[in-house]
Amino acid sequence: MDDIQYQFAGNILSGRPTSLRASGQAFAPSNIALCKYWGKRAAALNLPVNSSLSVSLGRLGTRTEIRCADTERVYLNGALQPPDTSFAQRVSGFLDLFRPFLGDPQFEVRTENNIPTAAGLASSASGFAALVMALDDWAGWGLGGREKSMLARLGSGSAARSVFDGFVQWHAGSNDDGTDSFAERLPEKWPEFRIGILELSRARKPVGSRDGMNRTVETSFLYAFGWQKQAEEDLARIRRGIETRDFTLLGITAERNALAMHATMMSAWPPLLYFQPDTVEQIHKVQRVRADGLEVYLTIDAGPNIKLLFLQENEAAVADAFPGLQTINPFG
Ligand code: 2P0
Repeated sequence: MDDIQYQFAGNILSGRPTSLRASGQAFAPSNIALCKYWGKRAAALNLPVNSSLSVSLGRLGTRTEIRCADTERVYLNGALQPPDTSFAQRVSGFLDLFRPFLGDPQFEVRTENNIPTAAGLASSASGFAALVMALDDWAGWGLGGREKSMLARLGSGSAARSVFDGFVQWHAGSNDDGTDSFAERLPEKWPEFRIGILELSRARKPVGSRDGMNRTVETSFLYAFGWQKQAEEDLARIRRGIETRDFTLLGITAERNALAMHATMMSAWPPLLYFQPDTVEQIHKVQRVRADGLEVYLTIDAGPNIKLLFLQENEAAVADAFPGLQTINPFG
């Protein structure tokens, strides 16, 4: 961890009374961005170029339990992760930020994901959010949503949004010190809103999101040309879609935003192409089905899987058209 991260966490935690319980636990939902976070203006604090807007996935996410131990032990879905694995190192490295405020302990961390890890379903987002929330539960700090969001952001940018349910906006902020870059829950609920996960591959992606977005910022002319402005406009449209229950406006904007993000990736060098042949086939299929009158849109993250956006009234028709779809009711 970077000095600047220690300093940032210290500014939030120093002076807070700690009253440790035997253990702490928390659940955080996974989230899917409708307006994507793509690119950092400052890497150490995970400060984004653009604001983003997501919907949390209800009961799909990460449950984490944390307590003191004689030696550090990190479990993922019941299996002890050897300390030299990237998972254990990422968790322990993140916990380093908090040790000084807790008497420098070793931790036992138990993480259960009910979403496939690293299949493009943002398990790092729910993972870091759940870890911060479990620490807060354990230490009795009584952190507010903003503080939890900013601490989770240090682990992974998109984790800033997983601290909340429902529709969530992560404000990019403009301060170099990162104090105005946090997520907030939007007040609107949309009980008819559905997300369908079309899992096309469980393979680990060849280039992770972090490296992918850095490469895009450094080498893509298309990113430099227009991503930030387009993303800010898209976010305003999606907010309007949510506020006025205009699903068409939301869907069109979210699909275009995701494909624009992929266009910036493809124009990076070396090019980033997360689509697999199945991904392309399903993109065409969504367009065909929509032309036939079924209102369904798609979004795609830094991976080959597709997420469909539709309303409850079309749930049966969409399930028929896309066999194997896992439908989530984010407000259920
Ligand atoms: C998002 N993604 O808004 C975008 C869309 C992937 C594509 O946030 O470097 O794992 O840890 O801040 O949060 C994935 O990136 O990256 C992501 P870091 P993160 O959901």
